[in-house]
Amino acid sequence: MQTPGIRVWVMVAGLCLASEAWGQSASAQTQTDAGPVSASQCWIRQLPAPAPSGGFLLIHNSGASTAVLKSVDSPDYKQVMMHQTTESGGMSSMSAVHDLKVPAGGDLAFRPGSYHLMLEQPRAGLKVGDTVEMRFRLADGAEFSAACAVKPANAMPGMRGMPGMSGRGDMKGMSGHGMR
Ligand SMILES: [Cu+2]
Repeated sequence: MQTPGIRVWVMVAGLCLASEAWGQSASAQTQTDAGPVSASQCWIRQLPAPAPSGGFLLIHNSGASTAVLKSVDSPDYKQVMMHQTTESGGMSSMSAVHDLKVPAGGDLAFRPGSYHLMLEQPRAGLKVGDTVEMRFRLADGAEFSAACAVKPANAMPGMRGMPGMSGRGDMKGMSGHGMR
């Protein structure tokens, strides 16, 4: 039984490293269902169990009204939660979030340092290079899914090509967790 303190540290450490893998996300394969809300660019930074893995993607709402995310699940993980990383005074922490809104005609990004999926207990045999499915359910009952590329824990592809991000500068504020 891990203490809560250790547990949070492991999660933050994983997401900290995950921020460096964001630049590769555009290569992820995507599947979406018919409907106004869809997912793209989904990828997972797979950490060795029991550390939870982080999931990142972009959700787009092409409809005329706000969409509300109620739940996420996956056949490949026993538990999927929506989390948000927040920073205060140079310390980073995360908490579960609910009823996330995707504005009409707009996007909601799950990305390192912000919203992310927290994935626990991957199915036996899941490995880097696999593609896993995330299934999202909206408040109105509609569903959509994403095909997510499973990437390695040690992926360090760098940040080139991502507007607004410049190498390790994106990791400022994470230094309070012992991560370099
Ligand atoms: Cu989290």
